Amino acid sequence: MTFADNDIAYLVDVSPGTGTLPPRAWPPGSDAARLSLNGTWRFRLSEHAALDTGFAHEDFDPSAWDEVRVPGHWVLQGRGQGTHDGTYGSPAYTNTLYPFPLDPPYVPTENPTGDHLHRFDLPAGWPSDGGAVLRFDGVESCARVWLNGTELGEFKGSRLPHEFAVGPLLRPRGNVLAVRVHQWSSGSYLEDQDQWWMPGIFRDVTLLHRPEDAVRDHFVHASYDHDSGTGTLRVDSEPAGRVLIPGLGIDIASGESVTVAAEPWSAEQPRLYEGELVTGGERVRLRVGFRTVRVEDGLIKANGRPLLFRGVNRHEFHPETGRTLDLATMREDVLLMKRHNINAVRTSHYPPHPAFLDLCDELGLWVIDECDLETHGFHAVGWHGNPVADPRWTPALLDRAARMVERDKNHPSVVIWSLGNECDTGEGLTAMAGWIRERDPSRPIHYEGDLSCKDTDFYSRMYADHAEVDAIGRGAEDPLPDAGLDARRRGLPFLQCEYAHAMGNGPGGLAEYQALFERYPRLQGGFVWEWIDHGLAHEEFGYAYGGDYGEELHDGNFVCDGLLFPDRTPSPGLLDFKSVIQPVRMEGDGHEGVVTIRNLYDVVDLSHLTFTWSYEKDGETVREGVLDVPAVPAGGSTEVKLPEPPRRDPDAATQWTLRARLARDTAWAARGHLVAWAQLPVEYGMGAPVPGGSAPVADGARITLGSGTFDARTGTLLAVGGIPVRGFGLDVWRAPTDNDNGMSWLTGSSVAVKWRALGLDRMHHRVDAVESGTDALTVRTRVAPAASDLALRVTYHWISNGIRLALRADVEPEGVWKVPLPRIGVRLGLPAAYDRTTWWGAGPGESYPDTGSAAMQGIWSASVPELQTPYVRPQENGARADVRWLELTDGQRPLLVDGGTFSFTARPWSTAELDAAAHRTDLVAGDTVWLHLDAAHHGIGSESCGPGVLPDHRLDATRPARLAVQFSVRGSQEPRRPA
Ligand code: IPT
Repeated sequence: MTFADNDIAYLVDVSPGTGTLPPRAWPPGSDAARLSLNGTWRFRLSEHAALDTGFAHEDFDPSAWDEVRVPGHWVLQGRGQGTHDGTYGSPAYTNTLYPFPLDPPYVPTENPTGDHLHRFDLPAGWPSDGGAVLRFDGVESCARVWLNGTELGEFKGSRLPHEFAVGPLLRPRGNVLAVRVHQWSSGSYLEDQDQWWMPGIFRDVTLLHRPEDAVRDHFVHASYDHDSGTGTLRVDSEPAGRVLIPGLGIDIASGESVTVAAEPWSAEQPRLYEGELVTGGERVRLRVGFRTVRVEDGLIKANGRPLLFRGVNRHEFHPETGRTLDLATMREDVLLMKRHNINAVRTSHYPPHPAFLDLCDELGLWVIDECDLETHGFHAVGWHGNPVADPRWTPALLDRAARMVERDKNHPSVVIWSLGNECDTGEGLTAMAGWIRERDPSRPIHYEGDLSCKDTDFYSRMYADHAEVDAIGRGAEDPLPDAGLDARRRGLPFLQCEYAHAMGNGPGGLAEYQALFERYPRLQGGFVWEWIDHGLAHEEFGYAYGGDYGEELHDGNFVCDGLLFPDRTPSPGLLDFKSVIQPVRMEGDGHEGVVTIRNLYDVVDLSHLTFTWSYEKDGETVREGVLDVPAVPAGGSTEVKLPEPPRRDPDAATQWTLRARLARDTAWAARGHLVAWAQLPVEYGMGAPVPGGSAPVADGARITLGSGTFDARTGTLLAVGGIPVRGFGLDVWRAPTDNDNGMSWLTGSSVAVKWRALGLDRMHHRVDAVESGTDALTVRTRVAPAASDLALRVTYHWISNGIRLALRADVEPEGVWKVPLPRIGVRLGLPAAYDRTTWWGAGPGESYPDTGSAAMQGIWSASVPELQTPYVRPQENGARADVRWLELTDGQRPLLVDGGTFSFTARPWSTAELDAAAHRTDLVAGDTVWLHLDAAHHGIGSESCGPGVLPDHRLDATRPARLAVQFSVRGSQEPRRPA
């Protein structure tokens, strides 16, 4: 068999397919009968595509075949208990590389092909009149379809709907649907998105009754005039029918326009009017949201108001079922977004399951609907042969554009069409944009990959650093070579369609981006990359990423770069993002007790929120109450006076905590849900007094200084208050984060590559002196990597009063340090029983210099396991910052650490073990709790794909550093703070 053989020529034909119906709108409901064909189907997997078609004959007996679930990806199923067991091959992850040779439109002979068979009866009462349509909502990547032995056609366009007319072929009982699905086809060249390659019928299959005079297609035009407060509705329909919106008293013919007083739709107030389109044969549900989106005066506005997108990029993903999502999961995504102050989503990089957009209409999110198109891997060959630049592919591109626009055109939430992602430039894109503008002039067009922006209404960039975004905000970006295009682009609104790469620990630098977005009107926000980690549930690894299935080419854990962990637990990055984008900002001076409250919503006033204050002393709330805040309009602000504080106490640390919560239940969160907060410090308070008085006592191999025991030869701390300590000493190493590793897989360089080359993970500690004074022990050391003359001179000064043991560690750099340090602090190993912590500081989650916007000053408790942030690929995590005191306990003899302000991490494994681990399951708790007390950390940044750590957050190694802490062990009955 060759491709020339008719039988598989369709595979590599660049045309979108044959036999399907023209695309049409997908309504949120209809009274026409429907039958879901989802369920268990017979299945046979072959290694190549050139197969006989005998299985499609009605009398074929598939009883020897296996079974798979539809919808589903066969690579995630198996003969076992429904999880991936390799029975049907494996998923494969590449970011941009095509996993097959680039020779468009040809595909490999090894082309996993899944034959699917499903027998079904029509349900009792299935109408005998009219026709029927067989609908596929998503099949990857190419399907050929037969019903009752008759071939219907074949199609490509994996995340797009395809329908066939099947009426005459149906019979009441014993229908046989045969679907041959090929993993690779010419369509694969257009679907090189950064995700797992996972073939299968992964979205619903449905049989739809189409009565005589059923709605063939309909287009809801519902605009809003913010000057008059009216909505104008026209529903075009084929065939014609009546449009009924009872709530607005609308009863008009299709094609007719009506203007009525109505409430507008927005993501903040997603007002939908329920109605129906009634034709001779069908009643189709309408959910009308009146809104007008326009790019004018260089801004994208909805209903006359400029928007600020607080967005995320969402791939469809579930750790067990891949891109097959049930309704509950889709709803959970929208609820999680709403609850984290997110107001926009880019459907990267393909139209989502249609039900997701219904949820966006209902719960309120601005949507950039993106076409199923990416040809990124042609980058590897200098874009030679790029389909979007080759007119032979234009019909396929236009087909994709049409399938997206026609399906999704009636969603008020969809405010922008996006042509696709990372295809470089080409005439195919221009053709798509032209077709879309013609068909739907009501929505602006986005595409990032063409810097000239000639086909688009936005200047869009991805991963532009803060300085570039700032320049764009000022209108001072570098010019385009073409003066005309440059002038045009300068007049366009700006979006960061991807930024703040949420891979592993991070992203850092979010707050700085948000400050820019809020400063310059032209910057209309951005979309974090990305919503969820695509880690696949894996028995051995916990969650699998690229390479875990033995792929020939893969991009490792670059597929785990989301704000949610694979199981949809919010990561610290999502909590930070929620704080950074909070739509209400409360700033002021705690001393003066005045706070400015700014309404950063685009539409609503503040009357839906209840504000409270609390006054805290040394971390404990001493008084709280309700703050009266007027209904400040969107974009407005007000000044509010805080109550008189109970009683000034300059020795105590005092602060205000202000909170804004939902005043009423909403569709996405209950009354009381926290939307925004701020803390305003009043007095910093006094640190713990520094003790002294005890004299060092040498006793053979040991020196005792008050409550501390030291090794007489090395000066190393061996015990404090009787609690054994191991491995004490300066530590500058951290298990590199994905952002520390940067894009070294591509560029060969990153801060972590430099750290490792220098040897910060294998420092040598030389003891130069152990000096016993009258009331102090001083240990002088030189800490340095092998083969280098760079060093850190570390002097440990110890004093004690018999109960408290105080350490001052002074670190002086030696030599010309060109790299920042990962951290500066001391490390000590405690018995594993010390596995509960309570601290006064930032919490409850982690914070690093440029992350942790979600962390509040307070008193927090967590077990050592709870302190670990379970990044899919283990890495530095879990630091708690701005700590005033920390208590670790075994339940008997708590160890208190206080003194200065420090950051701590406590882990049941060492940094070396964390560094060596590739998956969560590699980490096994040992007999030691490793406690790090740090004076400083290097920031996190987002260099895994984007800018590194901003200068303010670098841990400069050229400056001296100091850590001051005190240790004390108290009986469980004694008070925590010393008098
Ligand atoms: C960018 C892609 O658009 C996105 O799909 C994803 O791969 C992201 O990067 C990184 O996770 S493209 C990159 C070259 C900036």
